[in-house]
Amino acid sequence: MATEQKITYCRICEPLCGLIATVEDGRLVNLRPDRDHPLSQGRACPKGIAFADVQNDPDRVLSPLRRQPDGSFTEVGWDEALDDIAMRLRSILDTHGGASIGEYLGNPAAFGYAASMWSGFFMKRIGAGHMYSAGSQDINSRYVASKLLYGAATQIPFPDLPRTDFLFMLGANPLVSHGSALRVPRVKDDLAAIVRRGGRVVVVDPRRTETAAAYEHLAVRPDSDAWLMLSILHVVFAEQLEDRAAITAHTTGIDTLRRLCDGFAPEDTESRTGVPARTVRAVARDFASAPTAVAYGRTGACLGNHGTLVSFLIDALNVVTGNLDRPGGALMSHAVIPVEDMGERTGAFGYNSKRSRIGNFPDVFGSFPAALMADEINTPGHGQLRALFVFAGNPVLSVPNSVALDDALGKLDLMVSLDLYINETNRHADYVLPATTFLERDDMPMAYAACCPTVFIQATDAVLEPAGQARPEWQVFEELAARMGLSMLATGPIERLNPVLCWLERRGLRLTPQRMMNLLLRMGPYGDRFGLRRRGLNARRLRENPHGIVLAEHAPHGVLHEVVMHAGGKVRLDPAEIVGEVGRLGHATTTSAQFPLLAIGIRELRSQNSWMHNSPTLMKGNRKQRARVSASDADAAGVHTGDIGRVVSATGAVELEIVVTDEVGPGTIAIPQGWGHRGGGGWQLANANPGINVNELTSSRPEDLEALAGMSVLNGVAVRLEAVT
Ligand SMILES: Nc1nc2c(c(=O)[nH]1)N[C@H]1C(S)=C(S)[C@@H](COP(=O)(O)OP(=O)(O)OC[C@H]3O[C@@H](n4cnc5c(=O)[nH]c(N)nc54)[C@H](O)[C@@H]3O)O[C@H]1N2
Ligand SMILES: Nc1nc2c(c(=O)[nH]1)N[C@H]1C(S)=C(S)[C@@H](COP(=O)(O)OP(=O)(O)OC[C@H]3O[C@@H](n4cnc5c(=O)[nH]c(N)nc54)[C@H](O)[C@@H]3O)O[C@H]1N2
Ligand code: SF4
Ligand SMILES: [Mo]
Repeated sequence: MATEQKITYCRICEPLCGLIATVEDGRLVNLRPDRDHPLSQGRACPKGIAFADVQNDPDRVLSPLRRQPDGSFTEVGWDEALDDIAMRLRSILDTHGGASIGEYLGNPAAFGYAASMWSGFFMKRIGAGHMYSAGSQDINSRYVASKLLYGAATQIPFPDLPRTDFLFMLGANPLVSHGSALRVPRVKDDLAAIVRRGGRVVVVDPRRTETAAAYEHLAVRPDSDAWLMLSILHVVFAEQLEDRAAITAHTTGIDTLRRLCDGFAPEDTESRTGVPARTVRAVARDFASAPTAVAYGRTGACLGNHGTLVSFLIDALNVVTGNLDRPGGALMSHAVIPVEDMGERTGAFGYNSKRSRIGNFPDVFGSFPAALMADEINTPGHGQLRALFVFAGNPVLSVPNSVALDDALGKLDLMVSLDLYINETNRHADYVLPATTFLERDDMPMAYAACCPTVFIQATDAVLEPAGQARPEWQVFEELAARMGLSMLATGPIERLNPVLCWLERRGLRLTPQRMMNLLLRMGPYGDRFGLRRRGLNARRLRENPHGIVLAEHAPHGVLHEVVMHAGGKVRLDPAEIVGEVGRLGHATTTSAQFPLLAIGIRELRSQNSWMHNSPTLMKGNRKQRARVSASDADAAGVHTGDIGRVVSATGAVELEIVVTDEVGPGTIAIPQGWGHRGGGGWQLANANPGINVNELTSSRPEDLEALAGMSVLNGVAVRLEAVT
């Protein structure tokens, strides 16, 4: 038997922890943390280790599947599947145009560079009118805030955890999520170290989460962060705690921001936020007077009615207190492989360059709110969505108003999915194509890897051959293009490279995603510039350092003038969009007599959104999905711990077990997301412990989406709780 230990890294969530794979005769035996990884240093979470269950899962899709009229799937060959898909796509394209074709990119797509790029090029080439992603349920509001502040949507400042004295964290639970838009594999140690060196960690959250319980908890009412942040800024300005020098040097529009905060004295907002005015004043003073401080928000800050505004105000607090772009404050994101930079310069990562057919929403990076998909399928007319690729996604569980989407998907002329499983979404697909797992492909980090306090790079080869007939997703798009007689390269950003590419092609060098990333790596800030810079990065150096390379102990600071794309390199504090949002705050009412509670989500340590519930290791111990509610709300509804309660919203109703707890305050109900399994003949263990889908409660009506980024409102959903008799 040939046993090998292969060095790689995890691509389930953002820390990208180092892993060692034990491989025996080509089969994965187990995964363990990599002690020699410079950042994760022997840490990995239960999901990373349990990924071995996914890798070897007997329920995995291992050959192309075609759906039969009775809803079951039968295996077909790749050529047969691709020929048919290409032919049907060509016919839809000829009859209805690219405006009727689309793609939904799920969360795992963000953890590999190849497929998201290649599918993007393909969609661009056919002029696809419907691009969607998990982003509108996750982070698009953050991108739009950055576009408004910095003129660069992909610029996401992140907290300099190793050096800060005061972390003010809104809507994030890194002890469970391991950090998001922030790459710190040892986040638990980093947070502990802040307190150990005399600093503070303040967690703003409606629930006393694992992170809140470990540090200072500021309980806030769901979806009231905009009021809270405006009040903090109000105090900073009223008590003249701002850093005038920083404001003059780095910003424009301060007078407008100051005026916006005028009407939000903490005494006027405490009834909305639930945070006592004196607490708000104390936090504002302490934040502004700390040697260094940083405000940071994640999904709890992004997924309410005012997600873009909240993200904007978080950065505004950093900049007006002199904490943006300095050690211990928020650092500007800094990529080793300048993918984002290329996207900004070529306009691929734009905002509001077009509008959605339904709801008239601005695009974010060319994509529209995924909440609109059902309406786009159902509404006739030019641009009606008829053909949809779902790549690494499960929108029937992850997108609001899932019942509507579940109904609509069956009406598509063509639906193709690339996935590891038959899930709740692709059970409607005409074809489910077997994708490779992250262990079956080479990778280099992109996306949020740029939000790392240490400048670091690691690349990995594939650790395993693709199981069964699985194929790297990018090749599927290339095969389809070839069958449709289209050149992938005659599109978008790479068009400009075309003469070079043609030259390469004439010499027998096909452009592959890997070659493209290597080009970018070598051209990037740490690259070898094709030999011009000695000891610069290239593919060989990465291969010689399989645990990764620390390029600088700290990400750079003092770079605002380089990275801000507004005139003069100055941060804009007065965008009209933000002024408009603050104006709308006055009209917001969320609860009513009919729906007196606000529902929020819970992310669980042993789940990854919807897709790891088939792992026996993670499902051990009789796991159950339970809603958390306060004693007073439980009493009012007549339910007790262990009862099944019914949660009703304007969109739908679900029934699940209730836990009465002081983890949440009166008025809040917290429900884990990612459940509600009934994935056809697919993931059997998941289907056997299905839980309910919380997105049956959330709304997809255009008027209920967040205005600036088209975000789904997944936190702060008005509901009531009833006893089930
Ligand atoms: N109510 C509510 N809804 C939410 C959220 C919430 O907080 N509350 N959170 C939102 C967030 S932050 C996110 S990111 C979304 C996630 O939403 P989605 O991305 O739509 O859903 P996932 O559950 O991540 O499903 C990922 C799918 O990709 C497949 N997969 C895994 N790895 C690979 C791979 O390497 N290749 C391919 N081709 N497929 C793969 C899995 O089998 C699974 O079917 O959910 C959102 N929905
Ligand atoms: N174990 C595990 N890890 C994960 C995932 C997973 O499913 N499981 N998912 C991954 C994904 S896709 C993402 S995007 C990241 C997300 O990373 P995080 O955003 O850190 O993850 P959450 O645990 O959802 O934290 C959001 C917090 O916001 C709180 N919250 C809800 N509403 C509000 C509100 O109105 N205001 C405030 N201030 N807080 C609010 C919630 O109670 C919750 O504690 O995690 C990733 N990591
Ligand atoms: S924290 Fe995320 S990246 Fe690290 S081992 Fe767990 S799942 Fe993988
Ligand atoms: Mo996410």
